[in-house]
Amino acid sequence: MEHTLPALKYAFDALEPHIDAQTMQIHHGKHHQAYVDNLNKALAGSEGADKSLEELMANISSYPVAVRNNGGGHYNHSLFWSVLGPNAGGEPAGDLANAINETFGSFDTLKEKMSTAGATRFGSGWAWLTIADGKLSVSSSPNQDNPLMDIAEVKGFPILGIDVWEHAYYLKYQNRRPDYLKAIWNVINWEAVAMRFKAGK
Ligand code: MN3
Repeated sequence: MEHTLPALKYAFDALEPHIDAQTMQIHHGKHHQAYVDNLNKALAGSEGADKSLEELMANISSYPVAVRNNGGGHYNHSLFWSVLGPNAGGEPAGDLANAINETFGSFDTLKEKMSTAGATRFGSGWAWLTIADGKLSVSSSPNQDNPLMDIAEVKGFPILGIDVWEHAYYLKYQNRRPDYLKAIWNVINWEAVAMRFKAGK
């Protein structure tokens, strides 16, 4: 199967002022597009070309590193765009809110743990909220790895991922990753995260 770049469901400037339009344009149109193109190249003519992205992730240790990096990049960014949105932010509700309170004590504690996971990830990577063994778990991963991968430290179904690569924030926030991690809560679409939570349960 040919992998393709999913269209954004909102305008490039829809996440302003928290994430600027130019960052979104380059991030989606250049970075994510490059992961898709390089994944297709890496898979061309191989057994992995017939696999879904999820199947590749589950068995990623048996594929070349280009599939791990670009397949992860494609999956992670597709997830990322889907859990961001305009007129978002606020707090989760319903079953997801209950699970967060049960596991972390409060929504504020979850935000703190996610922000710390992202801020302390050395170099490039992601912060994750994952359903692992039926429970919510916060972790981070290097590069374009994710919790679906068989090599992940915390394995499970990711319901929220925050990109902490410099390309995600450098134009607006420069070296201030913690400021980006503070602002991003204003554009998290908790309804989308709750749908993933339901799907992953
Ligand atoms: Mn990115």
